[in-house]
Amino acid sequence: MKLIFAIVQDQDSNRLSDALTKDNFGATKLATTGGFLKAGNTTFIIGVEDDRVDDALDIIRDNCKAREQMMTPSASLGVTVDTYVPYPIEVQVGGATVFVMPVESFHHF
Ligand code: 2BA
Repeated sequence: MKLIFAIVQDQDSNRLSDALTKDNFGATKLATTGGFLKAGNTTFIIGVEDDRVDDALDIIRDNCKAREQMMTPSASLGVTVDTYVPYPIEVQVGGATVFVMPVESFHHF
């Protein structure tokens, strides 16, 4: 068994949730915050049998898309306050950041 952690954009989370449920994947959604943009995103925890991992990854890939997002770098990102001019920059976010981890044991009481 594997545990998939998938960090996705909030805009994709309902569609992904529906698609996972439709294909009988159990999933839990957590409201999370990206460390760089400090904006909300959604983390899915999905427990899957080994032979269904690729199916789950396909569903994540098909339902999450990359988007450009504007952010204004803060003075803490390597510039001094004296020279700091807050020009917005464009950052590409997602589709999805996915970790697949082995599960030692699984209990469902
Ligand atoms: P954030 O940390 O808010 O990052 C949003 C996007 O900003 C990233 O998109 C990336 O394109 C950019 N970015 C992140 N750190 C950067 C840096 N130091 N310099 C320049 N640009 C940077 P994604 O790579 O698609 O990541 C989307 C979200 O996935 C991240 O939101 C974070 O919540 C999560 N994530 C990404 N890599 C991770 C990792 N190695 N471990 C845990 N979570 C991760």
